[in-house]
Amino acid sequence: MSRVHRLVIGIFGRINSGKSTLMNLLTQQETSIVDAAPGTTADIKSAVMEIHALGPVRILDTAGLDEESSLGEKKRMKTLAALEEVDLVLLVIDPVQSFLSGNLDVEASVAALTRSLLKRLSVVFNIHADFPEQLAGSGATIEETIEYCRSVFPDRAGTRYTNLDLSEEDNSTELVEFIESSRPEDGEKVDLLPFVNGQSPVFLHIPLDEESPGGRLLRPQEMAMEYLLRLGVPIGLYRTDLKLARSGSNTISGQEQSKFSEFLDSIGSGTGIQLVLTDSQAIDIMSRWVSDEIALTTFSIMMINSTSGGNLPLFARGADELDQLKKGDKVLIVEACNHDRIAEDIGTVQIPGKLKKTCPGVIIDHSFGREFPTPEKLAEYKIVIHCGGCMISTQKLSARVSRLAEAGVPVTNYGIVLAWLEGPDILQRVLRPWR
Ligand SMILES: Nc1nc2c(ncn2[C@@H]2O[C@H](COP(=O)(O)OP(=O)(O)OP(=O)(O)O)[C@@H](O)[C@H]2O)c(=O)[nH]1
Ligand SMILES: [Mg+2]
Repeated sequence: MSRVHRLVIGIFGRINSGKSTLMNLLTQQETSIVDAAPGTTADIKSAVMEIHALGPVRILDTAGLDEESSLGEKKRMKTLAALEEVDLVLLVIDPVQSFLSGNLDVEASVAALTRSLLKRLSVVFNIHADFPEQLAGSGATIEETIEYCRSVFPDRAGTRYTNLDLSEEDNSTELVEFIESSRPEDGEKVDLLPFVNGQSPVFLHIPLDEESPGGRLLRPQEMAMEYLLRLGVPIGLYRTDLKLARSGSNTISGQEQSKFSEFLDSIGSGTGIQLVLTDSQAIDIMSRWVSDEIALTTFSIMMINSTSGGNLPLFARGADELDQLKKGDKVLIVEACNHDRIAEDIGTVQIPGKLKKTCPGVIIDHSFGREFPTPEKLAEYKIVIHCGGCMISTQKLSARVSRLAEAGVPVTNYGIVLAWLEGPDILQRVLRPWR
């Protein structure tokens, strides 16, 4: 799993509009083949680089969207799938080519899809030196061809434009500046733990287990620590052995609980503990071991609130639908990253197992990584259960949320479901700090 958060920039447009020329101008090398033959770029070509104001980026050069062969259709599907994944859509238009063809279907469909995915569209008009000759017979000016193309972008306010001769190497700085200024807005940055303050410690419960990757902590755990350290809030860190804690022997589980309570008490001896933040899969244990006076929530809930831009109430409301689940209902579990799944994986083993016990006869499907169903497909589901989303951007999650809204399907989250499975009072308890 890549730990670098790379902004993904996709280059789209018609055949021969200059997409690969743009890719090469940007990367300053012959990354893609540029040729007069139509359909030169047959598949998606990817390059990574650093852009000063954007940090590490991945650039995707795609095949022209207007190729009319059967293979063209396959390329088109792949290109449109790529459009769903990128953070920034660069649409390259040769305005004279588009004007002379008399239709703007490609431009209009890229604009519509970009808008429906709530992404930023940036348009580069590729201006060739020989345009005046090409337009000689038509009576149109270059400016008029550009204005004609711009007529398909109804939301002009959010769309950015530039006119550049992409075959001119000297224009690379201007191109980079245009891309930098097109940077998708981060939106309101949401406080990770907005209710935490003051000097009393926050207690982080991290039960490393077989599923935990060696050599590092998970992103939400690191983020919480960094956030708290920056705030100057003291942190207590503890690992419970969950197997022992859940042991059928009262002696064994009691010993594990005593060790935990002793440490918790020692950390809170001065000012008390203001919050216990636990791995969501340990909520069964923590909700029993941490007394009611201490606020309790989970990393997964913290993460979904942050990634969704503070939209936790949406995911909390989704839990109402869990109470209605009955035999034959379909549930989709969505995990936004592709990690290797071991023994007691939360998304594929723990949640399905517990859910099937609580709601016998429900049908559970999965969706992993970048894939996310279309609204038509989503409509089959009674509810979608999404992971914390620590590896996707706020933009990507909000695109998913708007797709769910279009399909009319409620969405909830791993942490919320795991608390709900322990009972309505436990769910209320982990949501309480956020109210
Ligand atoms: N009219 C005109 N065409 C030019 C000029 N300079 C380059 N071109 C052509 O513009 C085309 C654009 O090349 P590419 O960057 O490969 O275009 P593309 O969008 O990647 O094309 P596909 O990969 O085939 O979809 C090439 O055929 C160049 O020969 C010019 O000054 N005038
Ligand atoms: Mg190309």
